[in-house]
Amino acid sequence: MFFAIVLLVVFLADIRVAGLKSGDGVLEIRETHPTAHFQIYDAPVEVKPSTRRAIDNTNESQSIHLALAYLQKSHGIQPENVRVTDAYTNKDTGISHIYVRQTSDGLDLLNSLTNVNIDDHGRVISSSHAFAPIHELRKIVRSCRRSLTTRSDQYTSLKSALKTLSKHLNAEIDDDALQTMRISMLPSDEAHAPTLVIENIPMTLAEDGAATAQQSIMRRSDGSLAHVWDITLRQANHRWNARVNTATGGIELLADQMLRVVGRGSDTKPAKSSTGSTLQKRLSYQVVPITRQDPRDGFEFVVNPETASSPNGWVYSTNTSGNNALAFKGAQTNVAVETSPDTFAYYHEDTESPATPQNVGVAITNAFYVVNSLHDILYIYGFNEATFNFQDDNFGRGGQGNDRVTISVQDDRDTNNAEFYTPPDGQNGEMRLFLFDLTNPNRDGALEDDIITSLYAQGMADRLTGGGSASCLQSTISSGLLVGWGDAVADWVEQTDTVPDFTLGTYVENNQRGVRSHPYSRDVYVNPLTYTDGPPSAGQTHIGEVWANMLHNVLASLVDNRGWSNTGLTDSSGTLGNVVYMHLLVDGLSIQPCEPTFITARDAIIQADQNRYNGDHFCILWRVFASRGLGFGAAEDNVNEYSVPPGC
Ligand SMILES: *[C@@H]1O[C@H](CO)[C@@H](O)[C@H](O)[C@H]1NC(C)=O
Ligand SMILES: CC(=O)N[C@H]1CO[C@H](CO)[C@@H](O)[C@@H]1O
Repeated sequence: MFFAIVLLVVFLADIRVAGLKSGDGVLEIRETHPTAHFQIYDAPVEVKPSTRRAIDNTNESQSIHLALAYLQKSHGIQPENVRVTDAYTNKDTGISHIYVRQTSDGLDLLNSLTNVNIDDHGRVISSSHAFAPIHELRKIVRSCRRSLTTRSDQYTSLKSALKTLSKHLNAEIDDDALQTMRISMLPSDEAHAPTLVIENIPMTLAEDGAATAQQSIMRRSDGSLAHVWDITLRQANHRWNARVNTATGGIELLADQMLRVVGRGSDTKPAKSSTGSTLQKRLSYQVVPITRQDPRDGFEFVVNPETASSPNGWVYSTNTSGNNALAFKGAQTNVAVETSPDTFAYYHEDTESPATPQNVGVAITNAFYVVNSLHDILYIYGFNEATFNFQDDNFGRGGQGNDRVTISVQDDRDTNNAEFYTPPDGQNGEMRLFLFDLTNPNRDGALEDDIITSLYAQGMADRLTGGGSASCLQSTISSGLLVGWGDAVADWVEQTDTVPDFTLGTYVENNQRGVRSHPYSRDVYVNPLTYTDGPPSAGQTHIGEVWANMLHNVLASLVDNRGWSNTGLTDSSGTLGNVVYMHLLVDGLSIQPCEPTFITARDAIIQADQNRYNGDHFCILWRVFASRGLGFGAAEDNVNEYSVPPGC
């Protein structure tokens, strides 16, 4: 059960803490720093496997074999001590990405996800390593095996962990409740620790009366190991991932994943996988076009926006339910239906409440259109079935299906915010868009394209980092960078050839500042944020702003130097600046280690350029990062450093 981090637009807390309604006083507990090291090889490492398996003739198994041989040779990690969690090859670059977890006696080391990137000559070009010394891992696994030998020992330990957790969540359960809880074990193979299902939990603690848990080992920032119950449970406005130490009873991690509790799979799925060769269904939508930010820029009747990225089009039949998204208000059956054949033409009444039938239709239609547009745009840059995107039917092209994005518009669980939950590949992405009550009539987050884009792009970053596990952006730093990637994609989608400043959320906030502290800008007087402004103590959103602003500057510089493509949203070929930028962003996400930092995320982008463009933008990239303090000599300490590599 490696449930992911959520992430969402985390609005600047200092603007309007009261409006966030998350004030139930529960403190999150996250490691400040990740544990992985990231190694990029200047000269790719040749791996000579000592043994050849008999029938390894598919690309993936070849590259997995090489990755395991590399880990053994370069890091002394035996194949029996890792579990391959995913592997795929990027057809454009020929780079294979192999993701593994360290494991010992059936227990996985959490936050140890390692990726090995192999080029088309079978050489390792980079790798992250987050391995614990194997003797330490064995030691802790054995000692907890001794203390939790029997099933009843385990159940007792788990109940006590739940009690500790319940206290922390201000929903303490008493001993009677502990007695009546039922625990059962899901079947698992010998190699993996089974998942335990706990039922009959008081609703005050778990909304659906249930939780799941698994024994795991986690590694702390300081390198020490802890044996934990890795627990997932739902509350009305939270989805918690908690790690409770089995020895001390202490809570090692508590991360809110904001899951909305809505039944899944209530909608009809297509009967069978199609080959994608059928003529797609194409429709027309009255919406805020994807290149505009919000209703003030104007609605437009967009005809046939679907592309080949969605071979069967966006809708299954005649409403906002389709292969990439399901948009609704309230209940999942409450979709928007066509206003005339093949047309969604709801007209926005901006002096009326968002609740009028027309305005609800506009909200559902716009959110559905934006998410589908993003699906199609990001698809051509490499966020596709094999790289764990959000689709119900994956057309036999790899990855797990049944995970389109469910979009709840005008969701009444909150106001003045918007949320997204990214579980691992194969489970629905869940978006919730709220109303903003700062104006009269209220404004609707579903009409602000940049808000929706930032959320969806965070989902992409969460899926691409760590091979679909959606569990690799958990530390304070990494979860902050996640916010940054979201904003950076929103910025890119709305950009024009001069790359002007970009501000997120100005419509819903009804002011020029929007939801962040500064506009994204190349002008240091408009946005002065540098590397030193993004230490863990700055918090997630602020870290995200620092990163998004660096990326804004990367985009501006690439466009200055390499030009602008007007067709960058539908054609990812060529070497114009905005096209190069999005390729580097997406490729970098696949390359970077689990739990990236500013340094390793930057390095992954620079390596992506090496892989795809033979390093053509090496000095452009370095100069930009250096200009914001993330220079060649910068270290993990957030001290600004402005140098560039020799020759730049
Ligand atoms: C929407 O479309 C789905 C899929 O075709 C269908 O099952 C559902 O009944 C439709 N709902 C409405 C309200 O039209
Ligand atoms: C890395 C690798 O081995 N790539 C091969 C994958 O398979 C295709 C066709 O089967 C080959 O053309 C590639 O060289």
